[in-house]
Amino acid sequence: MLFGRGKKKTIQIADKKVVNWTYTTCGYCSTGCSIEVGTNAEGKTVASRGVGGADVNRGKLCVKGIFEHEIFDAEGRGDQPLIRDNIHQGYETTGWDDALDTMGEKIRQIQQKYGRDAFAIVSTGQLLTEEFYTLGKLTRAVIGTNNYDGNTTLCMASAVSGYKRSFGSDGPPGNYEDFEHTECLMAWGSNLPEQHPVIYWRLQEAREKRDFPLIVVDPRVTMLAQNADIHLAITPGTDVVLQNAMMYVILDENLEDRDYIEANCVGFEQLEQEVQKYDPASASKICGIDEDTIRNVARIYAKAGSAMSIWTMGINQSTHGSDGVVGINNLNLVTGNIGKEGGTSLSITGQCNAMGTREWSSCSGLPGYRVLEKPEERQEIAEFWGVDPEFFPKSRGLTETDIFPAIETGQIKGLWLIATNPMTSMANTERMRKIMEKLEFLVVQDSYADVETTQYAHLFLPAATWAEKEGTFTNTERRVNIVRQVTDAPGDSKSDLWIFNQVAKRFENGKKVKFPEAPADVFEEMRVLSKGRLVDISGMDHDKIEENRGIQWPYTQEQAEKGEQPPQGGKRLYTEPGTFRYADGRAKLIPLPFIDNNEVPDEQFPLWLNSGRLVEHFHTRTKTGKVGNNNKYSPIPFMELNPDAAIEMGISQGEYVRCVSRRGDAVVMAMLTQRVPKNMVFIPFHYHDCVNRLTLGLLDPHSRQPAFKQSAVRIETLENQEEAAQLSMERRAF
Ligand SMILES: Nc1nc2c(c(=O)[nH]1)N[C@H]1C(S)=C(S)[C@@H](COP(=O)(O)OP(=O)(O)OC[C@H]3O[C@@H](n4cnc5c(=O)[nH]c(N)nc54)[C@H](O)[C@@H]3O)O[C@H]1N2
Ligand SMILES: Nc1nc2c(c(=O)[nH]1)N[C@H]1C(S)=C(S)[C@@H](COP(=O)(O)OP(=O)(O)OC[C@H]3O[C@@H](n4cnc5c(=O)[nH]c(N)nc54)[C@H](O)[C@@H]3O)O[C@H]1N2
Ligand code: SF4
Ligand SMILES: [Mo]
Repeated sequence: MLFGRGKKKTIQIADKKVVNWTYTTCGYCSTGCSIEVGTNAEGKTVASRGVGGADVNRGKLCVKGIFEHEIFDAEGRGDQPLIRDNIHQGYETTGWDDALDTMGEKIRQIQQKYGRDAFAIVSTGQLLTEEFYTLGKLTRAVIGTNNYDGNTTLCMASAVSGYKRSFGSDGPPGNYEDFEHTECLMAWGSNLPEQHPVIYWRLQEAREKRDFPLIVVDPRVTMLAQNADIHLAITPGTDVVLQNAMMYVILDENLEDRDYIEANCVGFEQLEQEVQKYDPASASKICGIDEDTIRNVARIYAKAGSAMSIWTMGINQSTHGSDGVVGINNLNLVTGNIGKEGGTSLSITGQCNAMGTREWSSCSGLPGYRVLEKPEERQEIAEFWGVDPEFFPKSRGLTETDIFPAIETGQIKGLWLIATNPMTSMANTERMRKIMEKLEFLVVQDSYADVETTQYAHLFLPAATWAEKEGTFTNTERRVNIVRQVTDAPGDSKSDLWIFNQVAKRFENGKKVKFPEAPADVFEEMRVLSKGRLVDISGMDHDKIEENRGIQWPYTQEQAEKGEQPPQGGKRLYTEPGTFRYADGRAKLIPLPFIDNNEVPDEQFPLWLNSGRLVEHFHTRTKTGKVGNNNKYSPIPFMELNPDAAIEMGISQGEYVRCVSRRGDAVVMAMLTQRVPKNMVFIPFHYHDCVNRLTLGLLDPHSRQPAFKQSAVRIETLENQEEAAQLSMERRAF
């Protein structure tokens, strides 16, 4: 018998000859999976596996984590500092001493000539928290520029801003366990199965055990939308209108939780007044969701015993990003869904340590969610670091998206980019190119020498990446987990922590301020500074974090001293009335007038351009573009195009076309799919010289985050397909 039991072939898993497994935390997305990397007898990393006892992933990994051991010796790594006088000549290799002396000298020259803030620093969400804290200290206490920010302005800034406006502080109040309790989940602009596959698995597992409605708001039929009970294909950029209309229905039908509002909120009357303008019939004309569906969704959400919202870039990357977050918070506050099991506003964060930078990098202020605007917080940190508090600015400087225009206009002359690749990831890259060429001095500190941005640098500093170093990450649910060192960095590349410490030595203040060398000693400084703060990690240390496969903050010294096992970090924030972070302990309900300021399709540019990500790739592909098992799924820059639109335009599957906006053009392969509506195309932003040549990137007024997902384009067919294929691939960089 062909399929007889005895004949069945067992699957053979290739023996990778692993002699040692090292515990670490995944370095791609903010899910925060615990991962073990296997090394063979020669010390080469040969395998990755999920950690069974870890609460986050319970043994699972996604297609990026499974091949993560391959990134260490992938092509294009930097292994020596590179230097040149001007960007029109080739680089020469140099030693660290020379590289860092030059860097110190150039920064000083620029600051002396043009002022302290004429040198800017832009970092990332992908360093270790100990590195973020050290960079913050270096920037605030030693170099002293206020033009310091991270790529998180492209990513989480709207969530941060929205949390601050509603609750008085940043910090996601919920966790993944809330999926197991909620009676209704609304996902706004989040493609969880592709972008946070393991969080999605946690959600699905909860739904299999106990069904509850899943409502997805996304203009595309994403994988999440396909699995939803209700899919709301919203008109891009109009989520706030839908939120206001839901609020209208809730208040009109008395579905709000009066007791909760009275005990916890201010601003109800102003909100009620504004919402009157958004009756479902009028709102539906703007947001594209019919009025009955708006009513239905509002009732399901408000009547559920507990309801939660998750969201990602479909909300944050919009000119109404911060308002969209406040709108979600408004809905949850009015229905009493904050700080309770299954009732929360949970921003799904992006990069592996987007949370760590928010907490400790001092980008938007001072460490431990302190702000520059409060004299007592400046005083406290100045004393701790041993500097004059007058050295600190008294309010926050420019964000990343304002730093680049300030280079364009000549206020900023020098820039240090750390673990970010804006020549691919910023909107309107043609403008970016001109901006970069204006810099008198650009330092790029990256693990890969072949990143596009290096083409504009005067100095390239090769950095170790991920598990070539040691320290902590914080994930979406405030869980601090540890990255242990698995292998050595290639050649003469060094950890970012080492680089920051060496840069400090090139400045007068840097000789006075203490810069510990060991990551555990840096953690100790953060631990002390966190005492009594919202982000209290004073009960943690590196070993304890590893033993427990991560601990959620807050976790205080007092809790640790009580010795409970396993340590129960803070599962939720704001569980008690009066604990919101405004002085009166109350949350703010904020009215959200909608101003339609997006670039919208018109006769000349008739299609919406939407952009985002794919499961197999991470960002600008510096890592996944070189891992065969990831890259093979989508090596070619492409565009999702609706088949009916394609018929009308005479475009067939696999044909190369030119996509044109007011900013520039991109040559991409047309992939026909019903995932996008007829009036929209979607292009992943993973490829160089591709979608961000087209994007406008209008900024949110509160968070300064760009609207990467709302631009207008037209499509032109191309006669010479061979030439087009070549152009598309050449631009792709690698
Ligand atoms: N595989 C993989 N995973 C990743 C990353 C990666 O590069 N690759 N990056 C990580 C990072 S840094 C981030 S920030 C996250 C991002 O994670 P997500 O935000 O989930 O991913 P995106 O694809 O950017 O966008 C999500 C959805 O927003 C929708 N959208 C567009 N416009 C609107 C709108 O106006 N309203 C609404 N409601 N939705 C809209 C898009 O159609 C898209 O499906 O992923 C993280 N995880
Ligand atoms: N059109 C469009 N554009 C977008 C988005 C979108 O949805 N659409 N999303 C935006 C979002 S949410 C984000 S987060 C940004 C991401 O944009 P970027 O930050 O520019 O993207 P990455 O490719 O992650 O860049 C990180 C760089 O750090 C390097 N690196 C990795 N590890 C280390 C390390 O340990 N040390 C150092 N020094 N370097 C390291 C990598 O090689 C890489 O070059 O893109 C934004 N741009
Ligand atoms: S879900 Fe995110 S953290 Fe988990 S393995 Fe995949 S990329 Fe890594
Ligand atoms: Mo992001």
